[in-house]
Formats: sequence, C-alpha cells, structure tokens
Amino acid sequence: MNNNLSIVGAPMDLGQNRRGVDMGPSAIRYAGVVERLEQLQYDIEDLGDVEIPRPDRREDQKEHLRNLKEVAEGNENLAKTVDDVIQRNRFPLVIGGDHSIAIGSLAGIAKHYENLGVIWYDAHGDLNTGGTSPSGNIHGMPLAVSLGIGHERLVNIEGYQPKIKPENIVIIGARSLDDGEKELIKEKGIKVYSMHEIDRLGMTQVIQESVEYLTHKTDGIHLSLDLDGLDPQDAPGVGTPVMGGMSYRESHLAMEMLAEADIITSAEFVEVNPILDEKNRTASVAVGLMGSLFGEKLK
Ligand code: 5AB
Ligand code: MN
Ligand code: MN
Ligand code: MN
Repeated sequence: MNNNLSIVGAPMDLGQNRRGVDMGPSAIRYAGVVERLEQLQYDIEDLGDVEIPRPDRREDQKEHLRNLKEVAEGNENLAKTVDDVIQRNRFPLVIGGDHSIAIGSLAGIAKHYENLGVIWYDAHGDLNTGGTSPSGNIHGMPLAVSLGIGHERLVNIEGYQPKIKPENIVIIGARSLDDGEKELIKEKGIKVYSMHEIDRLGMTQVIQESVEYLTHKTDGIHLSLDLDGLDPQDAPGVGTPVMGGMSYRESHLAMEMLAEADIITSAEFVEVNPILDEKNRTASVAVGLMGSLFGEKLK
C-alpha cells in the first residue's frame, strides 16, 4: 500500500434530494479519520473540500437529471484534485458527499490506469440513466456514467470515456436494483454479489472470489464504499437505507481481507448523512472501516 495518503472532501448533496449529506466530510473528520490513519504510520495530507456549486433552484430539471450542471461542475473539480493527487504518487481517499461524486473520482483516477478495477460496495447498483431512473437523482447513476452510459455532460468529464469496463467491476451487497439496472447488468455481464450470495457463500468467499476475479486483469482497483451497503442498524445515517444489509462485522472482514490482499489503489466512502445519523455513528463506522482497509490488523 502507498504510504502517502491524501484526503479529499467532496461535500456534494445535489445528486439526491435529502439535505445533510454535504456535511458528510465534516462528520468523518470529526470522527477522527486523520488521527486514526496517522496511528497506522501513514503520511496524511488533508486537502480540505473541493468546491461544489450551489444549486440553481430556477433551472428546469431537464431529462430527469436533477442539478445536472452543478453535479457536473462539482465532479470536474473533484476529478482535477484527484488526478493531481495521483500525479504526486499519493493514494486518494475521497470522503463524501453523495455517491454522484464517484463520477469525478473515477474520472480523475481511471486515466492513470489501462484497466482500472472497481469494487462497488452498495445496497444499490447505481447503474441508472436519466431514462431508467425512478428518481432523477444522479447519485443512482455514477457506475453507469463511468461505463460511458448516460448524459454526455457527465460521461465526458476529463475528456475521455468510458472510464471503466464492465468486466472490471464487482458489485457487493446489492439488494435494491431497478429494472433498467438489472437489464444493464445482464447485457454487460457485470459481476454482482447480492445479499443472497453473501448469505450463501459467506463474506470470506465473496472477497476471495472478487480479488481473484479482478487482480489478474486490472492494474489498480478503486473501492467505492456506499455506507448504505451496510445494514441500517449498523449505519443509520444514510439517505437511502435498505433493510437486510451487510453487517458491521462482515464489512470489517471485507476491509481486512482487501488490506491483506494489498490491491486497493484508491478509495471513497460516501453517503454519510450526519443529520439522519445517531450521534455520528455512521461516520464512526466509516472511519473504523478505513482503519481496517488501511491495515489496522496487519500492523
Ligand atoms: B446510492 C434508486 N436506484 O436511482 C435511484 O445511494 C436509488 O448512491 C439510488 O446507491 C441510490 O433513485 C443511490 C432508487
Ligand atoms: Mn446505495
Ligand atoms: Mn451508491
Ligand atoms: Mn444512498
């Protein structure tokens, strides 16, 4: 693992319609992310937050893409910051913010790899487009956008597309997929471990298989962890909770196994909403998971 970590906050809440998730980066910092990772002897730099435009409430919400212009601009800023972090040979750790920020993270990261792998730890597939989305919320679209599927303003950020290939993706924890997302998964042959497979195989085998599936064909792996992948009992402070999720312990096991495999080259932790949380528990869970991902058990 790269010993130099750069924390980038992305206080984005325009990819969905519940206020408060823009305070996620503050909540995660308050939960002690810098101190936690410094204990593991990393060289940490906290770059603060990238600029996210204010919403233009007068604009019509065209094509079922709420706040399209502002989400695109915020992600352009994030992509540039993340790109610069990698150019300086540091590991980007992005803290959100709603999941639409994966569009910018991946735009800044993927250009540095021939075959970037992605582990999408989430209750949802985030594979909608303006056409298939039931909500018009862009936080339900970032994985599709990164595959080059979606509005041209989003898919072309940083001037190239697609950012990733379908065969380099593993979705873990899915339990709420829309019809259009299911179709896309089938059509593209995207690997999905739903809760059914996690229950049947156990998290150990799911991570072993995922690591095996991705490592031989990728030259870097981005972890995109949506806190709603966890069960709402363990991570209540999220905007789109879905019952029957991965437990706190399963999630730690997953992070520890990824740390052991030493394959993750960038990461983001998203969807922490302190307004919906109970005493900053979800932010604390996020920081705990980062501790495991960055090798707490190995040191
Ligand atoms: B999240 C839903 N599929 O598109 C949609 O939290 C939910 O980033 C999206 O995973 C949830 O609106 C997006 C119904
Ligand atoms: Mn989700
Ligand atoms: Mn998500
Ligand atoms: Mn969510």
